[in-house]
Amino acid sequence: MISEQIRLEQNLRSKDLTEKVDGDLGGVISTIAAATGAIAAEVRRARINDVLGMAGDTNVHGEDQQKLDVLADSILLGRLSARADVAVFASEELDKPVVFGQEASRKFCVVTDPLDGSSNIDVAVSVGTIFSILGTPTTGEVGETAVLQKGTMQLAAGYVLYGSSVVMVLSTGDGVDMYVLDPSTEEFILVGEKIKVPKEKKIYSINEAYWEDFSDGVRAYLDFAHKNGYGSRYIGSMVADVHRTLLKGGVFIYPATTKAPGGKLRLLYEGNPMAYLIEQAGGQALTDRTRIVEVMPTDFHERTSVILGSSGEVSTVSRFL
Ligand code: P6P
Repeated sequence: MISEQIRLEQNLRSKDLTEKVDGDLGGVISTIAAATGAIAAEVRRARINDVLGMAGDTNVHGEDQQKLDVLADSILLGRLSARADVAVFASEELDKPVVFGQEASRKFCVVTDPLDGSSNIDVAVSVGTIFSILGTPTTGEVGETAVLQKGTMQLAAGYVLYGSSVVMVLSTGDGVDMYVLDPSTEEFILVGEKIKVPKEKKIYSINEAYWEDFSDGVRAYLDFAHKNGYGSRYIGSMVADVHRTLLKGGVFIYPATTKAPGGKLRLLYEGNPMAYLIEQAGGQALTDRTRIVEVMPTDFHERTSVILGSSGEVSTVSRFL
């Protein structure tokens, strides 16, 4: 048993992201990974830069002080625009996607939330980059709407969590792998393969401050959870809450409310990539009506309700909704 464990660890240790993810898709993912390495450095310095930038909108060097999520977006946009295989880049920070070109070589479209939860940076709570990679449609002219595809069409999805370490969780359709950025080499080192979300776990993750705005079904589920020994965990940063749910199990819920009838989270660059990962890990990811990845998007920034995590726990929530 020991030798098997050592073999597995040696096998994991010997791989980094560039070895594990190959082919054309691997090139795009490697560029995204390198961009998140640069974003991680900016996140680490954010509070220092704020201080440096206290003199109005420029820092003491007279440089424009960019909001960190805008900076993260420009890092991803800049690096992906240099590739010949990306056609369209869509982001929470851009009103409309950017079309890099229409050559047939541009086989991929990238959709991203460059720095989700950035408001948490001031209090040093983990934030993250979420990304989704789609194929470029081969029919019709390639334009902004190329990214309006169901989540089932995703070729890959992942997130990078900027926490006590920089962790990338990624799937290209054959299970979920986890990497940690080695700060000494700037490489993402494989630390977990074929990660599975536990089938059951009595943890629910929801912002209960919205109790008055929740549907009767959500309230009924919470009453059930309160009476049946569930624990509550809510960080308020989606990447952190989903990462915990993936590794520990439970259910993360951001439902529709009276104030946000379509939910708060965005379908294209929050709901779909997270749903893809959770389903690849054996969990479920639903809206209050259907699988998130089955929703046909009509707007770049449309919102969705999210119920995702352990398959048993998501089924329990669904029974109440
Ligand atoms: P609330 C962060 O602002 C974010 O977009 C997600 O990361 C997070 O899950 C959600 O909003 C938190 O929203 O309404 O609970 O503050």
